Amino acid sequence: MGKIGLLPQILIAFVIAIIAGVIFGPSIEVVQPLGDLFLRLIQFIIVPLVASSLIVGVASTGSMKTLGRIGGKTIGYYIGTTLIAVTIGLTAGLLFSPGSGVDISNPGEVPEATETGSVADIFLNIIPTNPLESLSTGNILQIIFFSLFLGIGITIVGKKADPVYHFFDGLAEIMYKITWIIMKLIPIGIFGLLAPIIGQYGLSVLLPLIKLISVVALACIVHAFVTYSIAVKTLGKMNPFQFFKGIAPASLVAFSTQSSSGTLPVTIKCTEDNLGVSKKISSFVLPLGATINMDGTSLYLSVATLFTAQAFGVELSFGQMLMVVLIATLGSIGTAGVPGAGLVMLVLVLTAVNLPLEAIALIAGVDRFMDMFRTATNITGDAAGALIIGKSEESAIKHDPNSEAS
Ligand code: DAS
Repeated sequence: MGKIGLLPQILIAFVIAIIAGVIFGPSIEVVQPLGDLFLRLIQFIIVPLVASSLIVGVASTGSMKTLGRIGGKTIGYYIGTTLIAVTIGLTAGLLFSPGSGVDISNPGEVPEATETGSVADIFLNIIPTNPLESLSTGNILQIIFFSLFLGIGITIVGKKADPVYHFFDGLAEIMYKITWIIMKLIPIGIFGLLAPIIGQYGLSVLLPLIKLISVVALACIVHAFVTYSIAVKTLGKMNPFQFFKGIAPASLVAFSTQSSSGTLPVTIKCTEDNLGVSKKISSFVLPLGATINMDGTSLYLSVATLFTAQAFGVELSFGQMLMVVLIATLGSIGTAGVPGAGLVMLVLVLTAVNLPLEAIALIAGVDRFMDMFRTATNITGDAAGALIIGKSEESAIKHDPNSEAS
């Protein structure tokens, strides 16, 4: 297998996982430890990788002015593509009405792990009260916040903070090398993660909601291949085929793990090695994107909300649709990059538009399949953002050489 490139190996593992899941059914779960092994290896590097690469990414911008410029472009790209994703989701939901005719007589129990607190709680919880506790508990949102401010602090202090900068720079290099080693296990990991899921969910579970799954999958594919192709071609100055080929290993890991944060090491490696994005840009844009830029999730939230309204025969007004756009966008920013996070956020959206939460019990049974498509879309959008912002910074430096130093 060593002779075949990583992407073909992953695609082969993908196909074998689906075939094995269909043939062996639930008994295929014997291979689950292979998936768990891969997940644990990735989880073991996330905290030091995200913290060191983000601190170095922020500090290496060199000045608050450059940091402000890159930060502004990053947030602007993220909000822009998220709004497009929500619009595509609403359009798909209205066009295909996935909720019409769905039997909601016995939706089952609303999973107890679906309370989110208010929107304010979600954003307040991003601020760590004890950074060491955030690091030890692996609270990615708080680690991102803490790393951003540490990087800004290093930038402001300047020379005196060089030893701190060099420590994290060295740590980031070490973590990139470890990531490169772990990436060789991706095909085995994908097989061990995907085959048990396919084996566990027979068609009987999927059929009643196959329309919902299909509409979310279709909307994700349209957003990925239309929105990102246009953005990558016009702003990223790259052939979309080359872009999707380059990011494919990360997209497929995201599809199999349903975790943007878990996929982050692979996203960073693919974006740097295959898309030619500088470490300075990728180590700033990607960790942020993995937690606050979730186009797939925002799109899913709008489709699932329409599904619920249709299933319960509720007509949403234009004002409620606008509320869905706002809450789905905000909700996707607050969603953590972990499996099933979007389902938890759906509580917030349904509550905001006064729709019954019972629908969540219905959706939870097949949410995993939709999470595959939305997570793959999330990280593909992050990589497109890093490429576009990287290109924009290159031209900024070309037209204003001292912008680097400014
Ligand atoms: N699984 C989440 C992620 O890692 C997305 C979601 O649940 O919506 O991006």
